[in-house]
Amino acid sequence: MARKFQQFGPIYREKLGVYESVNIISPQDAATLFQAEGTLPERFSVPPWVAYRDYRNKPYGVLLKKGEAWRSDRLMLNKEVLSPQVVEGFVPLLSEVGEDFVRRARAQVGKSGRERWTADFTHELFRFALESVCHVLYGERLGLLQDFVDPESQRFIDAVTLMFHTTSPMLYVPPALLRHLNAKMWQDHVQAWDDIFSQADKCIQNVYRDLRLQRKSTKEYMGILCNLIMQDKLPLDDIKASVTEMMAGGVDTTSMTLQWAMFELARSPGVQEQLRAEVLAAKREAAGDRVKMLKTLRLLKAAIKETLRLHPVAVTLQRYTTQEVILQDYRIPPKTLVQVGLYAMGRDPEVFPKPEQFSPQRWLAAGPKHFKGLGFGFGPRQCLGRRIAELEMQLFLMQILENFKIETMRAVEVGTKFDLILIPDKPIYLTLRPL
Ligand code: HEM
Ligand code: 2DC
Repeated sequence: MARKFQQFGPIYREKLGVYESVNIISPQDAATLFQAEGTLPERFSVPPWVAYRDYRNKPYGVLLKKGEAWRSDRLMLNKEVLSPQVVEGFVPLLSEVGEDFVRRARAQVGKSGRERWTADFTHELFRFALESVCHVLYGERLGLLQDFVDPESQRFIDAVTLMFHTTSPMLYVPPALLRHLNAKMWQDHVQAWDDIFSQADKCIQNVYRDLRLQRKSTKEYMGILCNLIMQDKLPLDDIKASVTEMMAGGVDTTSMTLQWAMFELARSPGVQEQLRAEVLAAKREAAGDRVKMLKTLRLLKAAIKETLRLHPVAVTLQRYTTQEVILQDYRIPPKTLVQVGLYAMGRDPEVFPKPEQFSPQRWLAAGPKHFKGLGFGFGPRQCLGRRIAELEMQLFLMQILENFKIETMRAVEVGTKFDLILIPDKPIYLTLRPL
């Protein structure tokens, strides 16, 4: 897309398979698009995901619902997942998981006998991410940061990766056709979703049973699922569908972003030291109170934005226009699929001077940031897991920076690959060295 924007300018039309879209790159055009989106925004709905649910007769969650059905579910979910009051309650749950990661990392350092831990952290971070999202969803620990990992949970992680991986080749071929041919790709995709749904269902049933048997203590925070069930405002099937989506959506997204963040910090030791100084000062100031600390960590938050600028999870954001929209000198008719080239925008020198430089500071400097930080999307249809993801990543990086120096072999250049979400095109080796 970056190449096509260079060739054709900031607005171009393309047809991939049966889908036509208008692609845009400038923050101004993104602003115009999102400001016209109305109360029921719709994005491109990934055909194999829809096809699976129709094939197995599974209900849609917020990810795939449309119109008023989407809106009513989404508004209920927002209260338990996104609202500032509840989000603060996630801090102890997510810190606990972060502490376990640090403990595990120290144990690995000990085992190595070399005062450091060097590895490709992909799988460690997948487990960290699933443990984190499940702790807030279910109020329970899975134990994924211990030496013995439940094979069922590992199967869930592998299923999510396989689900993404088998989606991208099917994006532009009608899934009905693949289903008809019973292609291997479709079979693997079905198997992956089957594993995702059955594992999520087990977790949900556990919580439901504990709730019925009054085994849940009402003193502590009981988790998003429990609160949704007790509110009793959404049918259980709808709750289940969206909780399943959140459990699956919480694995590869935050873990890959954290991996990129650590990679960038390892390559910019100066920035890493600045962040560490900020974290340690905040820790002294707040006497270790994580909620207080989070309120002051401006550079750390900017570092996460900067990571998502260079390494967004979603290659584009998409919306169907509902009314005519004028972008520069183009008239876009209603019902047009418009894609904001998020990856291309993040690397456009007209939008971000010296785009190749990892510089969290750019988010704190004066100047317009209007519609530039779009890693989680925008508006009422933005990422439902945004606050969970942000907190989880802030707390993780905070705890890592307090305990370890992050290092990497400088020479290795790592590119980006499209695997439905964007991921590194080769393994990233990182070293954690106790301070
Ligand atoms: C939607 C990014 C983590 C669940 C989205 C969208 C983006 C995104 C770009 C589309 C938004 C739009 O169209 O405006 C990310 C990034 C993450 C992340 C960058 C982490 C670094 C998570 C997590 C969860 C999650 C942890 C689950 C707790 C969802 C769901 C939707 C969504 C359910 C669909 C919402 C709807 O259609 O109403 N995410 N996400 N995401 N995300 Fe995330
Ligand atoms: C993929 O052309 C490329 O957050 C397509 O947590 C356009 C497109 C549409 C929707 C995007 C998708 C892309 C990438 C993955 C996203 C998805 C919306 C939500 C999803 C960005 C850019 C994701 C990863 C969710 C996934 C939840 C799921 C596992 C239940």
